Amino acid sequence: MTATRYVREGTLAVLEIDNPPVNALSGLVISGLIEGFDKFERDEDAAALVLRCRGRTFVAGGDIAMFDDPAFSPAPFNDLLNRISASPRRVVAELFGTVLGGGLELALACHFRIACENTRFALPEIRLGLIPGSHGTQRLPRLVGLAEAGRMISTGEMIDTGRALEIGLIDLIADSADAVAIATLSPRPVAAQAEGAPEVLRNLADAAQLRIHEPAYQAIAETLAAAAQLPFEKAAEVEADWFRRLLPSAPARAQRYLFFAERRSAEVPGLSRGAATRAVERVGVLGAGMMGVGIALSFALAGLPVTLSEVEQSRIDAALERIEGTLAGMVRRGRLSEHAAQACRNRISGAVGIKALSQADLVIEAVFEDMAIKLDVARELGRTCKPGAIIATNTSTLDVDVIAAATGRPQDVVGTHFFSPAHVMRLLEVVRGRETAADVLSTVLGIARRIGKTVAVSGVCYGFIGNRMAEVYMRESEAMQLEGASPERIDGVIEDPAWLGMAMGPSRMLDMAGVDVGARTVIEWIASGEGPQEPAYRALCRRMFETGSHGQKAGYGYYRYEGRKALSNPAHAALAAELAELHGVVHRNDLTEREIFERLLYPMVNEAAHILAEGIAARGSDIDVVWTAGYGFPRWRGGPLFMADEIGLPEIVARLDHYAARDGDPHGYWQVSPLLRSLAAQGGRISSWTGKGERE
Ligand code: T1G
Repeated sequence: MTATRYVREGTLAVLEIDNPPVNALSGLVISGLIEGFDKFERDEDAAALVLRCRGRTFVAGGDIAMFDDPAFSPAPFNDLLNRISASPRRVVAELFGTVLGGGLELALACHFRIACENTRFALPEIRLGLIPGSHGTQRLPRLVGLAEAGRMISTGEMIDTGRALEIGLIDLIADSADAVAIATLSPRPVAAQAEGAPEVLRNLADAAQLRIHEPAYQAIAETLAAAAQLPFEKAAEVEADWFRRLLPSAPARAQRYLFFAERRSAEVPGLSRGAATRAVERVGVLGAGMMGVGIALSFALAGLPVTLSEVEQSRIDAALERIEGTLAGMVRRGRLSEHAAQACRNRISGAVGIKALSQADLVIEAVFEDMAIKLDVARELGRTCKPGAIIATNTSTLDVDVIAAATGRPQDVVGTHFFSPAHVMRLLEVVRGRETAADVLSTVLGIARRIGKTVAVSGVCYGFIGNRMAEVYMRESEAMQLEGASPERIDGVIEDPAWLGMAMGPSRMLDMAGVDVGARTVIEWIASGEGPQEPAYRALCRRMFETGSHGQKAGYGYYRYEGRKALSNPAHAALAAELAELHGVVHRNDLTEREIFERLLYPMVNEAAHILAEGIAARGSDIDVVWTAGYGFPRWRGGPLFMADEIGLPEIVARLDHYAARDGDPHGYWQVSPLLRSLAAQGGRISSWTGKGERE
């Protein structure tokens, strides 16, 4: 299969790329482009050259799969771009779809860029821990100025055709380039050096300082400064040097790993990509609380009609009001056009009673997280939903198999753990019950992608993947609070990018989510006999639950709040001391930052190894997808397992053994998973482990 083709269309030469699915710049494509341009240079009576792509989009970037190859270099492609740019005959890019990264850089080297409506443009390399490596940091600012280029390169965000025309990124909006258009277009001036106010460079330098652990931001600051101060050739060397340094860096490797991990996580071993699915035209959501409203919005924003059902009209009215407020906010913030908001409103209807969902193809119950209530609802849904309808239970920890059995049609049931706010959070944990039918699972995975979710498939266990690991993370956070460390010190260590860089530490996260929400499930778990039975287990959150210390919404929890401002909470410190006394926990003054970091991360890695060994998660990278998409684990770390591999599994096992030996391990919390120990012994990596025991 040739990935490129050189043909003549009258006086125009056409160099066509055909490399499905997104015309990525593979080695084959690049060599084909070089050969094609050689032909154009020999083809002297061709008036101009058109660069065109077949398929669904113009080039969507360099082939990310190539970047781990030590032999990879953008130099051959970059040399071609310089030849295109220097060509005495016109070279025109015909743009459509998503013109990204190296694809936009290819277009920037051309003399003209013609795009059809609905084309989108970006230099998203920063999302891979990189910078544009094919003169994008030089050609873009010289064409559109430093401010616009700096914004595009440092956010990686897409702009649409209208904006691209407005800033001069493209020359014409048309479906294709014809000889007349090409002949009449007047060359757009490209500055010798980028213009733009010096404060743009200062802002980029400040941003780089703030994100010192992500070197790509320093690279953006320095390459754009070069674009403003150096001749092109010299400035291009600054870009090349940075690109070469960033490619093997841990943040870049971590984000390349996540790019593919997030696409792999939707694949279920044993379930082929083309597996049968059930048609879903209408969605029903039972329960119009915050979660139900978010779930309804997720589907309606993606174009699916939704019926929101509640037990009384007043709750429906309140929910529709909340939906209106959310949509208005999205329009106000420019996240949604008024037209799209209106279309979304029109897709959502409210109805009293579960019968209103009897014709839905997919029903998601988002009632209160209480097993007794869920079982009543499950029984009623089992009777009410039409044959073949899928019943999804939105739960964060409850046993999906028990709920499925109560419906009387367990093959139609699946767990869908949305993260709040459901229309914002990207992660959706899809919980496969023991009897969940294959077509139910493949349908829900397809629907999840349609509503823009990043999925991870979990088996049934307490807390599934994310919350089960979060439980050990919270356990150690509270244990250290009983030993005398404050919530702010513990959160501060884990939020510090020098240690990990979590968006939010454990106590801050619990206060925001509501201490009562988490505490209730822990109390139920302990009461069920499944959870730890030691009296001190999560004693803090249980007492806080009883005393109404429920976090931000109560004005106090682990922290004291003035509005949203979290302050040290003396009452909490007193409670911790009282419970330490009660449970005989020895106060410690020697708790180091290293110990805080290790006791929060390493037990999570160990729990992940149990989750993998039990088959709850199919692959290590699925677990990293859960934590980076749903829990604020920094993407430039790749996730807890990628980070564990970077630290080294032998070190992690040694430290787990150390804490077990130092503190004794009466409850087995520090028992190293046999899988983790064997991977450490074999020099294996847990992030690339799959159920088959092979590297992916
Ligand atoms: N390289 C390799 N594979 C890619 C790819 C890429 N750039 N982009 C997509 N794919 C694969 C993806 O893995 C999936 O494969 C299939 O295409 C469909 O993707 C030198 C160095 C284009 C908006 O960062 O943003 O250029 O799972 O499921 O939702 O300066 O893909 O089917 O086997 O995401 O419709 C810069 C990344 C690279 C763009 C389409 N470019 N891609 O979204 O489909 S760095 C990017 C995307 C660079 C230069 C630098 C999206 C998309 P499979 P998909 P989608």
